[in-house]
Amino acid sequence: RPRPRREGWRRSGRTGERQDLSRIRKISGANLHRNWVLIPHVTNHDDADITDLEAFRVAMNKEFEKSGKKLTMLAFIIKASVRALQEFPEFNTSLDGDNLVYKKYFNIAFAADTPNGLVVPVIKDADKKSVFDIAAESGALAKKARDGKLGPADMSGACFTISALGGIGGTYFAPIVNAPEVAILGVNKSVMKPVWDGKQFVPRLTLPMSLTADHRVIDGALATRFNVYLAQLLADFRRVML
Ligand code: CAO
Repeated sequence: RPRPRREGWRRSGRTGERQDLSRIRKISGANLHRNWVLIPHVTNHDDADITDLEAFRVAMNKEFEKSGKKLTMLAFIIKASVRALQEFPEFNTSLDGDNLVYKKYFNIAFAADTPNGLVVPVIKDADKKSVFDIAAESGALAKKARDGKLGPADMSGACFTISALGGIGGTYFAPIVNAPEVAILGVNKSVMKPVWDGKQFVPRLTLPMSLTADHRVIDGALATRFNVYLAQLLADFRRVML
């Protein structure tokens, strides 16, 4: 008796079924493969103490509750990353043959998980936007991504990418650089950890960070400095203004 066929499923049998890859998966798969093969990746991990930042975020969200505005941790991480890119301009470059092209603008992409696969919308000129603006724009772009309505203009021109898995979990991972960018930051779920303050262990909310860089452009020492600086910014967000 013929079995009902689901859309996208081509052949079925006792041992398995064959399904067409989605259009997004075909495109992102080819890009991921090219980047994985062509770029010598190195991933450096660090932790950021976001205890005070999370308390500030929660307090601000309460204060602005009636306005409909909402601050997300991703928006703070995007803003802090822009400051770190300004401090370490090598991370805001592209390799062009034997030349390194330094960019003077700060377009930050973020990976968005959708039912059809991974897409990477871009917040343009994030240096000129407030954390509230970035939160609203990333929320709108994430919704557009899930609805399958992102256009090419929404996904092009990025300088640096953030892959935020904090809403899901995980500890650390090794994201793949999205060429022609030279680095990508991954973050996982923040957890309370006991931290020694010199006298005693104190509970601190800790964000695991995974920075993958193109080793042709960025050495391990520089990547570690970037992580240390980014962690300082997130630990005391006032530093972003300095
Ligand atoms: N630690 C702990 N909790 C976190 C967190 C973190 N680092 N980041 C976010 N959360 C929490 C939020 O507080 C929120 O909880 P509440 O609903 O209780 O407020 C929840 O997780 C969801 O957060 P959010 O709606 O703000 O979403 P987000 O900003 O974390 O992420 C987006 C948005 C689009 C980046 C995300 O939905 C997504 O698609 N992530 C997957 C990215 C991905 O697939 N990367 C892999 C690429 S490589 O294969």
